[in-house]
Formats: sequence, structure tokens, C-alpha cells
Amino acid sequence: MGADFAETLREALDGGPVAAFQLRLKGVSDDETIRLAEPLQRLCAERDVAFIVNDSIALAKRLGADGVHLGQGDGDPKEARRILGTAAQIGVTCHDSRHLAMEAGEAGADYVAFGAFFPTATKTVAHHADPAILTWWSSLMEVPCVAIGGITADNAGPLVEAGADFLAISSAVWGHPHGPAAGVAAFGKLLG
Ligand code: 3NM
Repeated sequence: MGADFAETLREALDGGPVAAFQLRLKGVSDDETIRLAEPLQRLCAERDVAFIVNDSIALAKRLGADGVHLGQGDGDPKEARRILGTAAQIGVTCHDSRHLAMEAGEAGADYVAFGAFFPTATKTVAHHADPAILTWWSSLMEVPCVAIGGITADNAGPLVEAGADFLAISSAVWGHPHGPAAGVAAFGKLLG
């Protein structure tokens, strides 16, 4: 990975509008992650795509990332704000829980993420969300919500209609049979 994946990421970003890229590397040391992240972070900066680090406030800080995505148990959004500053994008996984989302909002999260909406092979998930939670959240709150989990260009429409502000997608982009640019471009039909 590294330079090779930077080329793949460049292809993906050529496919259409992307708001953010999340660096999600499991079982890789921080030093190795930093080495791999550098070309990807530079590319995101060139393209005005937010570079978000998964799970680790410390790593986001070391990299000078645009933000951090916190799972439940990865730390407190208030602590992340203190360490990363006011400009950082701080997101919080809230599964299918209105309570967790309210807590994240009160703690100053910049977005809340709900999921999994559909079956996924990317991660073992314990929670399954219903699109109604997107409608509930977006009708009450200003903080944007992100939908995640098994989302494809063909099943995403109802999530957008329900109120998802952003879609978080892995396999439908990186595993698209015609490559990541085609994967991103396929979501263009949702933009109207
Ligand atoms: N978190 P794909 S689902 C990383 O429900 C992750 O919190 C989820 O990948 C959650 O688009 C998921 O390939 C996997 O399904 C997303």
C-alpha cells in the first residue's frame, strides 16, 4: 500500500464529489500508519477532501488530520475537541441509538453516524439501523448525520430521502467491478 493506494484514491476522487476520506487501518502500527497516510493526506488536501482518521485521537493529532471518527469506546468528543482544536471534524458512531446520538451532539460532535443499514462483509456489525432514525435526527438536529453499512448506489436512495446528509461507503467504491472511479460515479445519480 502507500504510493499504490494513493493512485487508487486519486482514481476514486476523479469519479465524482467526495466530502471526506477516512483512513481505517486495522492491525497496523502508528508509525506504519503515518508512513502510509502521508501521500493520501497530501492528495486529500490537494482535492479539498477532508482527511479523517478512524478511532485514534492521538493519531489524528500526530498526523494533523482534518478530523477523527470515534467509535463508542474510542474516546470522548470533548477530549477530542480539546486535543484537536475547534477546526477539527469530530464524528461519532451511534449505531442505531437515539440516546448515543443525543449524547454525541451534546458533547460537540460535528457529525453522528448511524448504521449498519444493510448487510456488510467489511465489518462484523452488532447493530442494525432503520432509516427512520435518519428522519428523526435530521428533523430535530442541525448536526449532520452519516449513514453507513452495506450502502450501494442502488440501495442508497431511501437513506438520502430519509435524511442522510452523507453516505459512508467502503466496498461499493473500493470493490466496484469497474474500479473506484466507477464506484464513486455510480452515486452521482443520487445528486439529482
Ligand atoms: N462501520 P461497507 S458498518 C466501518 O455500522 C463500518 O458502524 C459500520 O463498509 C457501522 O460500505 C461498516 O463496505 C462497514 O459496508 C462499511
